[in-house]
Amino acid sequence: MSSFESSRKVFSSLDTFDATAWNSSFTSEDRERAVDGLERGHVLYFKTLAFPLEAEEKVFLSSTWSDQEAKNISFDPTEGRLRGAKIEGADGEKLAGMMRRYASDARQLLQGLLPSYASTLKLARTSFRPHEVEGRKASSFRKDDTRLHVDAFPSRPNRGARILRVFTNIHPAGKPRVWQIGEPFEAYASRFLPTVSRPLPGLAQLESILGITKGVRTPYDHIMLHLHDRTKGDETYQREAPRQEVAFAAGSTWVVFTDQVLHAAISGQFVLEQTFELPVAAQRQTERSPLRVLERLTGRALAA
Ligand SMILES: O=C(O)CCC(=O)C(=O)O
Ligand SMILES: [Fe+2]
Repeated sequence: MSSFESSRKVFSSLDTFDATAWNSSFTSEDRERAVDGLERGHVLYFKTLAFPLEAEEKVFLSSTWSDQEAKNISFDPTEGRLRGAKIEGADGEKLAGMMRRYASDARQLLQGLLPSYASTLKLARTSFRPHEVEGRKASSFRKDDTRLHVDAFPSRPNRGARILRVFTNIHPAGKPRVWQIGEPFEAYASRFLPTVSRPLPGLAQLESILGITKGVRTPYDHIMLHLHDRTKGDETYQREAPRQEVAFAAGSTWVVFTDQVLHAAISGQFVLEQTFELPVAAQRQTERSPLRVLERLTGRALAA
């Protein structure tokens, strides 16, 4: 399809690192490569950075602990509470402990790798993804992560802050997590921006008062959410947009700005994930953030 021709070239890449420990110290060259690659929209790939489970945690490698409704089991480190799990008592403590340990390892990794982010990096939710992705029916197309998208949280506006995520494939029998990665953010945003209309005046305030959102959605949040929904709902784009497929090996870890990198999870089972929020100002090159790109494309301030 001709409208995709301009972006048919190789557009994204994996930057590989050979660390094997979460508390590794990185050379200044590696740290430089990490911050630059991430901000360009690359995926940082740690092929041999595994998260070994304790013997008594191996029982969690099953989809039976899920409430079968939520996509993931998540853990909120500030509330200390599990969501999406059907689990009680000592088992719940054990699972929460595993997720807390992952959160702490993920944080250590980023502190060593991205020291310029460390002081403002905010720990958000931890998730455990026990379901096979392939063939799983999502409750709506908006929740279907097998479709290309950039992340935007419907009920938690982030006012331009970056979404930085660490993923680890803990599949016990070597099954890779397969993703597709799409075109660069700016090309993508230019394509879909014309489909996003302005928010209704007063709606963001109302949704916040009603508790539909946690805090007021900024114009940035409005655009990101609509880009997310329009993209997932565009059958032609889903079928024909340029992409590359990557297989993240069992026992590997990857780090990515998921609000910038178009991604779709195609297959695989058993992944741990830690989300961090980062203020745009902490970036080396703030003009590469989705906030600044969208402000440039629309000619307006979007998160004031
Ligand atoms: O579970 C995965 O591999 C990725 C799913 C996804 O799109 C996300 O977590 O943002
Ligand atoms: Fe996503």
